Amino acid sequence: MLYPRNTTHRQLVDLSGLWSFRLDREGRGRDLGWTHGFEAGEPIVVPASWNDLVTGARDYFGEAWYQTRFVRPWGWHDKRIRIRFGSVNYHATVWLNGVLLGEHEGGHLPFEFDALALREDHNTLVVLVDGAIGPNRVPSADVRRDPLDNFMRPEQTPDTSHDFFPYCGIHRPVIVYATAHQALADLVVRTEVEGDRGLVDVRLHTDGAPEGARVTISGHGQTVWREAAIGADRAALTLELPEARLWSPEEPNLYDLRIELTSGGTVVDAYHQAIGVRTIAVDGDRLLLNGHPIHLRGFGRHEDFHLAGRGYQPLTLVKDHALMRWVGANSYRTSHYPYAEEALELADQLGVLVISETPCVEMYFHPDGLDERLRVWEMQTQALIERDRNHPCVIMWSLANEPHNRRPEAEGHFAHQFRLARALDPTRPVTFVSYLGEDDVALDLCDVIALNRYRGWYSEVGDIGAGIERLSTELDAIHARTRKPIFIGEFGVDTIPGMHAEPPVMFSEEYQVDFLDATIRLLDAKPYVVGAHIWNLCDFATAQSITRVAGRNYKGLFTRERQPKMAARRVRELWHAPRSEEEP
Ligand code: BDP
Repeated sequence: MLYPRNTTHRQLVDLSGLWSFRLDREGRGRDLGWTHGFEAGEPIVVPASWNDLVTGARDYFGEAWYQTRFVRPWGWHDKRIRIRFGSVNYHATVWLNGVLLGEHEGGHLPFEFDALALREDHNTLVVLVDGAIGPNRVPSADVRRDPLDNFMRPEQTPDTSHDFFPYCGIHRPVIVYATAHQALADLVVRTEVEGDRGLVDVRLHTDGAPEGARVTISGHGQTVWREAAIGADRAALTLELPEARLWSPEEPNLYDLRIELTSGGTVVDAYHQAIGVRTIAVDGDRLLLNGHPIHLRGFGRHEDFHLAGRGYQPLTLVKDHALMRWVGANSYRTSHYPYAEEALELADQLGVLVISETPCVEMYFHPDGLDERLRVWEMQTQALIERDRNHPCVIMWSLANEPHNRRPEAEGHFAHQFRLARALDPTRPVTFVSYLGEDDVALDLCDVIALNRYRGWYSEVGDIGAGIERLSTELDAIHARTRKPIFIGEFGVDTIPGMHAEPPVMFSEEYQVDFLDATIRLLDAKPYVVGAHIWNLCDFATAQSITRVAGRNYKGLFTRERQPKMAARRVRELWHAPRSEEEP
């Protein structure tokens, strides 16, 4: 599904803004006819989570109704019109003027419907959002804590198995857009580099049987184009850039890819996409970008902010990138779900390397309800790759975070997901982030071994030295056996801003300084470690539990308000120091 853009042949209207909202604690909305529109709603913002906006709804994870009104823009009478949602958490049912358009399950990924029943004037769009959490949703909550699945978190409210607040609502923009009936439906761009030449392989999928495609790539003083006939709604062509300027964090060179579809000699659709020419590969225990080893420095993050909850916020997006740049990060993981498409567009422009992750957090393989969880997970993997595969910033897929991979059958389920990901995108390494390490039955399927490690926090509690020693031995052993690159997906400690202690104790700012300093130095010295991400860029909201002061995870290097903790300057020094392979 293409990201909606205004072009010479496409037009969009963003429905973000104030909508009308009603909680439906008794589930009576359908019987009361709210599918056609409802009265007496209270104002809500789209996009945003309802939990921190609506009085009394912080811990409400049930059904709620959203409504807005709009007119059909001038000139759209003979167009194909769709309504696209960037993300609704967790389940959405959508009606336009009382006509059911469709449903979608799972947050963090886009979906769209043809706007059947659209009128010229007075359109009422109604969305029923079901934010229910449960054992067979992905990610899950209220799980059965079978010892084999090794759920380790203490009791928490709400009882999610994962460690971030299960915000719900319409989380990303709702866009109404128009195209011709003959239009581009999908686009896959892959790049290769041969000497100085960049090869750009473009595959198109169309609707409505247009006849021809003209593809133009321009930028950096070059313009190349090719034409192809479209057969059976598809076309494939390769363009060559004789002296390609490659995309990298140091030089995020982008080209403009423009596609025009023709029919009967006229252009019927035009779409454009920024592309980057680059390669990414695993070679032995190294990770290579454009043939050169790269080392990932950065963060696990969350889409999380005051009041907005998990709602898309251009403000935090820009600020978080400014913080990452200031501290010297070159990468992040979209822990623990796909981030807004706007984030990836920005990362393309700024040269930030992204590991894109599915919403599959703490998957467990207890047979109860497993088929349902596997179905959703597979759908999410597919939708993620189809959404993000044209972004040069995305360098690796993460299929899951901390799955409970002790049961032997987990390996088969992971093998299936790896096959799916590699078939959809043979150009990027695939991994998942494990906490079980050597005990993980699916570890060997990964192209890059990704581990979360909290030695000196959850283990070797309060003893950084012992944690470092154990981490070192463990990593050497895993590397000796697998001979693959190792990436540390998370390491960090809860740190209450303003809490100080000498000698350092857990939760103090000094402890975070010492922990991050020692861990970064250790990992930097291991040649097979291809990167490490601090957990987390910022403090974030989570469930209430005895280990989460005021419902916050305090492992941020920055506070939730985006102010630095003491360790930020130390990390900045470490990350600005040249690594040995980077020295002239
Ligand atoms: C890891 C999880 C992450 C948590 C973190 C923590 O991947 O989601 O927030 O631990 O406990 O296990 O802080």
